[in-house]
Amino acid sequence: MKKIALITGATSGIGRATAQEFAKHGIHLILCGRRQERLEIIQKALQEQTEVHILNFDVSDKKETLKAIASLPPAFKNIDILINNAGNAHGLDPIQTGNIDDWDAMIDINVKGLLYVSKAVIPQMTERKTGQIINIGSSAGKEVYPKGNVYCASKHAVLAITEGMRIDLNEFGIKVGAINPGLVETEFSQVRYKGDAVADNVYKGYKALQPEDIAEIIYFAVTRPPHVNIADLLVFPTAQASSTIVKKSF
Ligand code: NDP
Ligand code: 8X3
Repeated sequence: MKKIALITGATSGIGRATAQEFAKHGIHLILCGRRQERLEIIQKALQEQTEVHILNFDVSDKKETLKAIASLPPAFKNIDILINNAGNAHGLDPIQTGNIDDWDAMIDINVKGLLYVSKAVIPQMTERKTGQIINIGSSAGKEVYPKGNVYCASKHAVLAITEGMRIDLNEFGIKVGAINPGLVETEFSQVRYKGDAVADNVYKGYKALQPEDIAEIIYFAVTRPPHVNIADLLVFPTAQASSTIVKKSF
């Protein structure tokens, strides 16, 4: 029987590329995001390769999240793979001038949203004593950089939650791990800089990771034999040595 994967943040970047990679291999998909039109376009494209169900909800809305996942039809209820990917940075400001709404968004989406989705998905995994959860952390979850303050905190929290999940779900045979990318060329910087032109320069002068690079690694992680769990993986583009050291050609 084909596995079923639920991917949050499937309308763009790493989540969309993961959906495309999984579809190539016939994994059945539950694709989540807030942009309905994009969800429909992706569903249409991928349903030639696999079964696709779409769910439109904001992960930071507890009620909406629990309701959406509870609404899954029987054929999609037994989720084998959860990819907690939805998230973004909002702003890049020193702590003393940071925007409180940005802080709320990052904590509510990157941390609480990941928890709400997990809360909705985990019970059927513990009941069936099987499953795999991959949380998309970040190099920012391992290293704090200037002006990264709250985004870095949110990704440090993702790593702590990943460890906690792995410990608590160990007795159920559920695999839990984090994949932590460095710079990936997605809509991430458009969101962080709120459409400001500065976002266009973030990936210039070097070859950043592409969303497909991370998607292939995620597929690798979900196709290991039952006794192998990729617990924590840090992935940089070759040009990047740390959060602040990137070799640019200009
Ligand atoms: P994108 O901006 O391209 O994608 C973000 C995705 O998250 C979108 O599909 C968006 O969907 C979804 N999303 C955002 N907010 C919400 C919300 N409130 N409710 C539901 N869905 C939401 O960025 P990336 O693909 O780069 O980011 C994916 C993950 O990777 C994030 O967790 C990010 O922190 C992490 N990451 C990114 C790196 C990078 O350099 N790009 C590096 C390291 C980690 P929609 O707007 O339709 O809701
Ligand atoms: C995204 C990468 O370096 O902007 O997590 O924090 S970075």
